[in-house]
Amino acid sequence: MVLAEVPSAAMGAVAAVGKVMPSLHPNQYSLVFNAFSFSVATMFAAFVFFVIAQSRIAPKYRISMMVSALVVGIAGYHYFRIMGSWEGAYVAQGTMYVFSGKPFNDAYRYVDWLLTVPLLLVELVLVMSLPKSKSGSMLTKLSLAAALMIATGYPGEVAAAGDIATRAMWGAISTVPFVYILYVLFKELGDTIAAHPPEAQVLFRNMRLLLLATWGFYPIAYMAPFVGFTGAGAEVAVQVGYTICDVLAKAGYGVLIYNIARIKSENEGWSLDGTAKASHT
Ligand SMILES: *C/C=C(C)/C=C/C=C(C)/C=C/C1=C(C)CCCC1(C)C
Repeated sequence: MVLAEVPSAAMGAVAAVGKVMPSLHPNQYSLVFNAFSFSVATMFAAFVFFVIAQSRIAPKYRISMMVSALVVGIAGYHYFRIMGSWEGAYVAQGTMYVFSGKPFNDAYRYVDWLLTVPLLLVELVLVMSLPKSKSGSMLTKLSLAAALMIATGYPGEVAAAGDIATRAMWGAISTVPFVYILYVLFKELGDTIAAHPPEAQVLFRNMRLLLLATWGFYPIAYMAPFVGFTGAGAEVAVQVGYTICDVLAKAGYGVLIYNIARIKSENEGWSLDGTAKASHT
């Protein structure tokens, strides 16, 4: 008798911890679901592309393509789970989709970022081919800053809906390492970019713009509750927005890295058909 009550008590506790989802119009529900599904497909397709594309670039750049493949592999898995969590959080009732009582799991996103954001920075530093002494310290400080940024953002993200002060405090703390990362990318890596062939320089600049446009969106979405965005519209906008940014910041970014690596390989005398002009690769 006592045992029979355990599951419902446990479920109540879980529901209390998770996020209570706003009711959605079927079109809103489907838009988010389809965005997640699109992301799963894109991440896995990108994974296959990055694995295969490695043979098209010089061996020394292959490690950065392997890291690209890891990033989209991890993200594809998490999007698959996020999509399942979204399905579980809603039930159709009348003409609407309403909260099922099973919380939508936002932690998948943060765990995903914790793994993928440092890896995205690793990709960038690897493809820059800095001297070993410099790349090691650059990787350490960028990865640490990225982990700190995500870890301090999370307590604010999961703070109770009305608790703006907690959200703002953690958001402000998390912005410090974020600004530091941007500073390193724009100031310190600037000189290194200038030493690259002109075609690669254009790609590096595009990549930093892509980075700024996509990474810059995450803190903006995080701030939505500060300016009064709540309810169904806000939920849909944030989920679809994060998804678009993730696809661009992971798969799109990896394609840019591939292009940079290909141009650098050719410039360094490596060629796809094996008739290398020079042998310094
Ligand atoms: C693939 C996922 C990426 C590139 C995620 C990037 C995430 C951020 C740049 C998040 C930044 C945040 C702040 C700067 C402050 C508020 C909390 C965060 C974690 C949303």
